[in-house]
Amino acid sequence: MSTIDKNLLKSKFRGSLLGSLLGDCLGSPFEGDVITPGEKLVIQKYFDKLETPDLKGPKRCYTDDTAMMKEVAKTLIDKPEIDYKHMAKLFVKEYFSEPHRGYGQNVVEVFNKLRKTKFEDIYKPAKEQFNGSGSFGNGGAMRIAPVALYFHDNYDAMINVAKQSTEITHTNSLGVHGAVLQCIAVHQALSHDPKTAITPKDFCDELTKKIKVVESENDDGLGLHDQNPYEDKLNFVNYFLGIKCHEELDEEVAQNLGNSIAAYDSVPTAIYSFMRAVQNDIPTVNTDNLFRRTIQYAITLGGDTDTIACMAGAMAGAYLGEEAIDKNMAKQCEGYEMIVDLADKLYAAAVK
Ligand code: F2R
Ligand code: MG
Ligand code: MG
Repeated sequence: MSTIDKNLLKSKFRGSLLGSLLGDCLGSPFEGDVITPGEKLVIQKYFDKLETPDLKGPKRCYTDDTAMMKEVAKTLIDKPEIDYKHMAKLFVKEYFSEPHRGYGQNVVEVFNKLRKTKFEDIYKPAKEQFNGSGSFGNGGAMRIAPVALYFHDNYDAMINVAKQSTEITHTNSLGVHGAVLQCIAVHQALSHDPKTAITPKDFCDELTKKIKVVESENDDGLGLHDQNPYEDKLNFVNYFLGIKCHEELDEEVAQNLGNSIAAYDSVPTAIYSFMRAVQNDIPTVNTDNLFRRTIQYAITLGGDTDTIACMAGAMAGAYLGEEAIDKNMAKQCEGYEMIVDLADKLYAAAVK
């Protein structure tokens, strides 16, 4: 990774954070929808229109995905030593300044407790969620891209920071490992030369090897429950990638990989969307632009569309760089300039 050209790396930082933003802003109007063939046409027209130069009208708003992602980035920019209390404070401050960004129902309890206890133990409120089992929502994964970028040349530190920053709000192993898997996927995408095609099977096999190591830390040796859920899901991703893409397959993918608010049912789906888009044409998504194809396809899988598109967009942007993202489309998104500025500051903090 250290041999990567600096201008390209800077473009990839911008690409990944913008990918997150665009996935979130453009996916959120469809959150919770079951996408019919008719709606896929609507989505195609919606994306075509977004490429129009100087399109007038209100901007597409970002949601909790971007609101929290930008606070993760700010934490990394603000201090050379990662300060998790500072991160927790930024999350809480952001939530209470704009609570109507569509946050997960239960994570709000964590913010309230953190504030009430004056951040005395920043990990305690999250541990208490769901009668002590912790949240398995995708809230950790949706905001993790800045960690993958910042630690582009330090894999072990990246894994550690991905875990600790997620545990401020999510302590269930499915929530934490989902965030780690998303982080590894962005990190891997970042290391690929955008001029060279990614081989989806190789990409997935590499991810599987890495997540196996992470999941093995949970192994109690008793064999009582599925110890490698993400490894198993990635095998499913590979299986679906081996089938020729057709419209009916989307429903099967949504059912088997999932498209819900749970990390387990959305992070693998985001990886699949990115892999499917770089692999070949998708019949229901009419564009040659790989970045657009990734987020448009992720949205057509329905369910938690803002978050799945946000996570897939972070991977596609990290691979392709800023140049792959249509400027007209990007400018339609609230916070476009702010995210470019944040990506540049993150790059300056990460690359000395
Ligand atoms: N909240 C939403 N979408 C709802 C609709 C929004 C609407 N469009 C609007 O604007 O109002 N989206 C956002 O939430 C997801 C991230 O959630 P996060 O941060 O993980 O939150 P939380 O509350 O921890 O978990 C979410 C839900 O998952 C279920 N759950 C989690 N752990 C559980 C457990 N151990 N046992 C049972 N259920 C568990 C709960 O239903 C939680 O409320 C993103 O999609 C973001 O976009
Ligand atoms: Mg959201
Ligand atoms: Mg969502």
